[in-house]
Amino acid sequence: MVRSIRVGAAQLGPISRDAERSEVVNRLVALMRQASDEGCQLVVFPELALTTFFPRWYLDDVPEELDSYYETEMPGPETQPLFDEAKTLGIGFYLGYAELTPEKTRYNSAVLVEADGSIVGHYRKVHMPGHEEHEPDRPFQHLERRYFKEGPDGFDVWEAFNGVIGMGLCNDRRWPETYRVMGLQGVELILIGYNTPLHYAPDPSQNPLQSFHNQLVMQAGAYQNGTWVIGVAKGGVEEGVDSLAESMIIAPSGQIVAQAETTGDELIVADCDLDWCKHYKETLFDFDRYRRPEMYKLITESKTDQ
Ligand code: CDT
Repeated sequence: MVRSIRVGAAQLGPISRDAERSEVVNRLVALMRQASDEGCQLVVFPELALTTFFPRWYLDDVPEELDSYYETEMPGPETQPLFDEAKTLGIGFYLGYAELTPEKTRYNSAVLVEADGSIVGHYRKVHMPGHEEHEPDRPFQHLERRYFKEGPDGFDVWEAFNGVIGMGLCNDRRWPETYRVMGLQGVELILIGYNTPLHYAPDPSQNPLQSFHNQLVMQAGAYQNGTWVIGVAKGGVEEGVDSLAESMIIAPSGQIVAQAETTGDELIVADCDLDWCKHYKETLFDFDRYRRPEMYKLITESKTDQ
């Protein structure tokens, strides 16, 4: 039996600061219906897909606005229509969102939802970029380290959609450990939503390289672990800040098989043959045969040796 899954990467264009949740959920539902019409079994949405990218603002003087960007339940009353639609259509999805737990801990999270509308996987972002304190000299803030706790659970994989599925969020995609930890668990399809401003204040010389770096890290991660990678952006100019679009679907060979052409709401689709992973997992990247973990101890023993 061929284990092929048709996946839709549902890129989003900007979400304004004053957008109602219902408005955004309607956009997600429209993309989900399109994915279903195109025969997808799984649709992948971006990181923080329900709101504007609020870490760009220092919001200490408006705590009620900050709280308004988090979900206290998943699904909750406003996101239930997305789960209902998925169940009706018989399509699964990945959704990035801001999570506020009953203990008042804040995480940058994603869920993986099966075609029957049940949550099969929950991921909390491990690599938290940006800064903790207000830096007024920047043209905009990147306060993820203020607004989210680093995820404590690491990188799990889940048996779903007839394969082995893993999740990451945005900055995770830049780190080889993200892919490798899932690769060691046999991952076949890694889903990663992202919000990547084109301007990087600590070193603007990287600005023109955003597209290159996006491809570089996801293509390398796919190839070196023999896995599909689905990278999905919230792109375009949102509240004056331009973010990378270029959502893409990458095969275990490292080749890009589909890529978004716009910076707005756009669905790209690919048939992901999960057995293609074996070509790499059983040859060049046969981990059992060729890996030398005793040579890599520094990686887990320390952050750096300097
Ligand atoms: N959302 C997210 O993780 N964005 C970061 C921006 C760079 S760090 C300020 C990223 O890695 O794309």
